[in-house]
Amino acid sequence: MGNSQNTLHHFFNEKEVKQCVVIYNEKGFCALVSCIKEKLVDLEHQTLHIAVTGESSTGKSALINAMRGLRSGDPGAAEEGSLEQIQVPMEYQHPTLPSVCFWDLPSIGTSNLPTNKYSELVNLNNYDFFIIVTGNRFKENDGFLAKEIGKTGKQFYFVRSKMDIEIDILKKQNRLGEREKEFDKIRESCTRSLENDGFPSSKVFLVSSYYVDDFEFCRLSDALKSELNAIKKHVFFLSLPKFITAVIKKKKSVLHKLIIAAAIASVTAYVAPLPGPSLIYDVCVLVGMFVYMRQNFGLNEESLKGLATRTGKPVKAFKTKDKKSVMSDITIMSAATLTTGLAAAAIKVSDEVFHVIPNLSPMVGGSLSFLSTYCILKNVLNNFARSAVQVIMKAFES
Ligand SMILES: Nc1nc2c(ncn2[C@@H]2O[C@H](COP(=O)(O)OP(=O)(O)OP(=O)(O)O)[C@@H](O)[C@H]2O)c(=O)[nH]1
Ligand SMILES: [Mg+2]
Repeated sequence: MGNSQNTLHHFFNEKEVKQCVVIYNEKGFCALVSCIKEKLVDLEHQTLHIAVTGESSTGKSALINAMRGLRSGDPGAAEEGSLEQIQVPMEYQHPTLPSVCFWDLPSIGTSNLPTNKYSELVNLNNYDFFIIVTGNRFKENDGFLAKEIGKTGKQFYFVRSKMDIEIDILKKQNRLGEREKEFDKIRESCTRSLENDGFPSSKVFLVSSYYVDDFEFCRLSDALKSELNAIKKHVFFLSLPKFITAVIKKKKSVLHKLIIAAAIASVTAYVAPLPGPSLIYDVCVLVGMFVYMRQNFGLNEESLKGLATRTGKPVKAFKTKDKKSVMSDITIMSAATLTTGLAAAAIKVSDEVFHVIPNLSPMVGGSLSFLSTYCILKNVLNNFARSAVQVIMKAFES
């Protein structure tokens, strides 16, 4: 359902995540940033998944048919006025905009999909953009949908359908001359309700799916066409932290194995003491690993300078103020302090470590050297990983 099955992080699939890890490992930050930028340029070929949602019988399926230039009953058209509710989202490709895919969502507020379970069962996160359809007045469920979509960070259009019925009513009341005034009232009512729900600049369209040349159907189609790239960019940037975190996570898992090896090395020094105090050996392992990891993540001064030149931003833009996530340097003294200071914390993580490498337990026997080295390096690894995500995000900040 939705694009989550095809792409892991909206516009990136698992294969691309792996490719980006290789690029980052082999060529560093700049190459990774260029690779992501290439994807941004290529966005017009990426599919935008638009979910059409709303209460039952509001005209969702009829709207999708109209947007695809189809009538009810045409081959491939969505079923309109069905007595049976659809239970699963139905996918419909746009005929002339190959990068647009509509999803006819099950209706909200039915016995199968009560309002409180709707977001979870339909999984709004799977879609890139939304059209909320109401066939009458603005309802509580419409406000609920707007808020749930708002939580995903995505955007929506609000469509008031079946406007031809309003014309019929005006004709019967002999008030056809008041058409524009009545339409303004309907538009204002929808806009005000959305404003009250926290969406002051929502786009509202009054349409009839059966009279596409009348009302605001053309305005809706044109808005979608002209805003398509901007919507895609919005979704792209929304998905970026998740994608970058996935890339960094893969890199982190490789480095995690290395820090276990480094911690084992410090055990060796403990079991067969090297000349000199073992603390000095521990500190050398720590500093060596620190420098290696910083370079491997591309967080060393030289690499940050390269990124600054490439992006036209000052180096300091990539050094966040968050002390937890950026470590500018480490000295042998501070490593020594950490070694002693984190010793107690190291004992706490012993279970976790022995779980990863069960055969180590009898050999180490709770050695402070192994646990403290592991604990410090894992801490450093987490901090570097967090910093790397922030640095890449900074590269894309305008
Ligand atoms: N007059 C008029 N009728 C419409 C319009 N859009 C939909 N309808 C009618 O409204 C009824 C419901 O339309 P659907 O498109 O099936 O509505 P839906 O929201 O998909 O309904 P469910 O999926 O069953 O919840 C059908 O009988 C349609 O013929 C419209 O613009 N004008
Ligand atoms: Mg339907």
